[in-house]
Amino acid sequence: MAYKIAVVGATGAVGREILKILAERNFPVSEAFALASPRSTGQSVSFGEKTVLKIRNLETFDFTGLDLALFSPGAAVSAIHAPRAAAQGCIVIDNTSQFRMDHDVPLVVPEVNPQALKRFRKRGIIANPNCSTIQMVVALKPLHDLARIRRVVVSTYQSVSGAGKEGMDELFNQTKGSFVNDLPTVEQFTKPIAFNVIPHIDKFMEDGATKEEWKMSVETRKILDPDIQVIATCVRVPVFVGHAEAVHVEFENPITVAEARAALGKAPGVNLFDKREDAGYITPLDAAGEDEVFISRLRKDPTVPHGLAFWCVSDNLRKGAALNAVQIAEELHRQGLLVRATA
Ligand code: 11C
Repeated sequence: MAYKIAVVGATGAVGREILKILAERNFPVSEAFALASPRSTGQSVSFGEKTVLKIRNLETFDFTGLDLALFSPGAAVSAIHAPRAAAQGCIVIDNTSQFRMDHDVPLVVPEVNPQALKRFRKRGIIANPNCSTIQMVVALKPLHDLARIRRVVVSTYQSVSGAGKEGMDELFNQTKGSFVNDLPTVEQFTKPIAFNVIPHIDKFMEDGATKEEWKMSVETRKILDPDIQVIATCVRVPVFVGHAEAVHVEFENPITVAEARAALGKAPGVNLFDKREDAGYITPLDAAGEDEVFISRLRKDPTVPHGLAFWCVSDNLRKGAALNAVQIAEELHRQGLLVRATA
């Protein structure tokens, strides 16, 4: 069985990565379409080593007859075109924040809650979580199974590619400009990002949290367990690819570092690299281009009755976005659910 697929937002950083990963993992594709806004039509993108796809106009594209569309065009565009594709019988995996918290849209990380996929038929849309949530819940799941998590305190160190190609260009240009005394142009972030860190990702909410911090809390609860409390501080750092997180977890039941190491050591999608020596931990530079969620610096948190702390790093464009979306497609295929709705 091979599928007719579309990648929407195909010229963006995540869209290109989706095409690359579909090809790398030999996802069964009979025909592929690359879609983007009218201003990108005429451009082309690579799909694997041999295929080049011409960009087609999303606004006029008819999804009838397609099995699957992987969307990553920005929330406002998904809001219009994802339901339109679903109404034309095409199953949608949406990488934006548009539908994540809708109760009839599953929010899925295949290593954590693949069973949630069964409920996608009503809307025909499955949501891919936020990158900083995905890597954290992959790490938390085996620990939650072991000792039941009560509360998570997390600080993130998020790369500029979370803000797309424009974010990466801004870091590059500001860094280059600083050596020739150019004043930094600030467009994608609220302050200069080169040689700086900015404690602000996405817009501010009424309670003083940012929307990125809110997403980490509500998405973790929807994916893993509605009883888990999460407080996040999300910070943009001058790194091109790879998000890092310092995670502090409080459990209901006792758990030792040795038990946590054993569980993380065999958890799907996790790579425990924790040598307690110089360079015996993973950084974003090490994780860029890789598929796993890396855990280092695992240790006891002695400030609470049952606590652990660890460092978690992953490629935000791959596991945090494109790879997770492709894994959802693979899981739909494996469960026999990748069957388009009849009109
Ligand atoms: C960032 N996490 O690093 C964001 C990017 O809700 O899908 C992804 C935003 C989202 O800026």
